[in-house]
Amino acid sequence: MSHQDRVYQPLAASATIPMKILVTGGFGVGKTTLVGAISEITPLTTEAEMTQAGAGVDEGLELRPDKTTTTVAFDFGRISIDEQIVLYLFGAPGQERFHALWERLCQGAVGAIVLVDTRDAEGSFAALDRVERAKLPYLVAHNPFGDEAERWSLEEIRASLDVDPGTPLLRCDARDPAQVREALAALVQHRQNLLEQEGADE
Ligand SMILES: Nc1nc2c(ncn2[C@@H]2O[C@H](COP(=O)(O)OP(=O)(O)O)[C@@H](O)[C@H]2O)c(=O)[nH]1
Ligand SMILES: [Mg+2]
Repeated sequence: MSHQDRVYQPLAASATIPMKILVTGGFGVGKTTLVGAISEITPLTTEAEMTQAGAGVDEGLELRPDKTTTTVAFDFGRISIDEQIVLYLFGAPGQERFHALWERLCQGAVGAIVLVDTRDAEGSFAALDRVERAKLPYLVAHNPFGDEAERWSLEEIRASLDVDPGTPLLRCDARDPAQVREALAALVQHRQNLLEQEGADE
């Protein structure tokens, strides 16, 4: 799908249930890639050239010497997940210094995907902490770089990040639209399950 095709893709009249979803995680974990892989509209992204100013500030920079841009604000995209539900995706950096932005993006959000790169698991701690504190329904998605999927089982990742047994954890190549779609559908389902549980508890 070229960007040109996406610009004119109208929202179906049946898409009456909009949901705001955050895509978060550490630096370079694949947030911009994920939103770009699936968005029906040309994703809005606010990449800025990284300068030396980012060195020592952007955690994980050593791992990605070829990464020359970073998202300074947020990514935005849209994806219709079924006939009715349309997801508005907001890719938000997890780094502590983007706190004010994150708080604002959080408003009205109904769920989050926390992306994890196992080469830099700590890079996602801040994002995990934020979704927990915001009490957002979320799932954890391992975006495997290189052979990381062979190196780490999902159980090992769950244990090392101390992810609650009730929180879905799956693998999701951020570049693959089918996998991204599956992850988003799983998140919508997870939220639905939580709502039903709450209803049953009352
Ligand atoms: N090998 C591999 N590279 C990826 C994957 N996801 C993203 N990338 C690359 O990793 C770099 C950082 O991704 P980006 O989406 O900019 O990260 P962000 O900082 O979280 O927005 C980009 O060059 C992507 O092309 C993946 O699943 N596998
Ligand atoms: Mg980005």
